[in-house]
Amino acid sequence: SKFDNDLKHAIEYDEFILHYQPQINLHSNAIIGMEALVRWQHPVKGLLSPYNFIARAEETRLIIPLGLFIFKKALEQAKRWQDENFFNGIIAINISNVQIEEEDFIEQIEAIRQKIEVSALSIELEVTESSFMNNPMHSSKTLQKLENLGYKISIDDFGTGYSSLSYLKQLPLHKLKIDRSFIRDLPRDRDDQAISKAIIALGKTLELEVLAEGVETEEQKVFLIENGCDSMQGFLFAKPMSAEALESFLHQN
Ligand code: G
Ligand code: G
Ligand code: NA
Ligand code: MN
Repeated sequence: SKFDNDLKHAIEYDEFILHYQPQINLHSNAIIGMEALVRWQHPVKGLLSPYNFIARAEETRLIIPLGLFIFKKALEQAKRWQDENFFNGIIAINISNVQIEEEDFIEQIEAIRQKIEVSALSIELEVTESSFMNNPMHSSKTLQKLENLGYKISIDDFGTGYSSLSYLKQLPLHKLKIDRSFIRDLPRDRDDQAISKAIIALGKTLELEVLAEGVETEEQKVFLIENGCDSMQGFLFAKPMSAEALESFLHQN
């Protein structure tokens, strides 16, 4: 289709940019990570959200070259920030199921990583529950290899997928990211209180860090601190921004 050709063209012509959103430790308020979030700078349609193209990129498998491009861009940014001593924490990168299931995914990202010279210890791969439920044998091997190489693995949008609790125990995971749909109506909504507390408790039991997504208000932050959540991400601290915008934002604050 026209859209697929546009997408292919956009990968070749470098029309994708990354925005970054800080992840904050709830106790120290330190920035512990930066999540890379892709946008398409479309020549006609303007800045497109991933909701407009990631699903199609997955269906056409264009997510494979796009995902590698995103990985490379994010690492180049992380490397610059490390060299400038601006930020030395974790760079978090979203990884699609299609990428995880790709045979030579690890070889491909490792080639990029070694060339850019960023330690795997400072890279977190955000996967979703479905990426280890579709093909548990293959994915658990892949995640185990990544862990052996030093990568951290977090589960994005946690609570919205279909994960088995036994996998959570077996897989080499570092972090659960509570989906923002459970945070939005805190602290008022009783169901969301129960769900977010349950996820925090589950994380504690399994010795996983728990991050709350989509934190927009001080009241939500207080609720999360009181209930033992470790970290947060959301508009309350900062929205996703270009690297330049983020640098000036952090210098001003
Ligand atoms: O940044 P924004 O809130 O618009 O992101 C919307 C969705 O797109 C989120 O679910 C996010 O996980 C996904 N997304 C953002 N960037 C990437 C990316 O680089 N790769 C993949 N696979 N998904 C992404
Ligand atoms: O699925 P994923 O968690 O990767 O999605 C991240 C998306 O959430 C990004 O598109 C980002 O723009 C959006 N986002 C980040 N913080 C907030 C927030 O505080 N409120 C809302 N509504 N969206 C947010
Ligand atoms: Na994410
Ligand atoms: Mn998420």
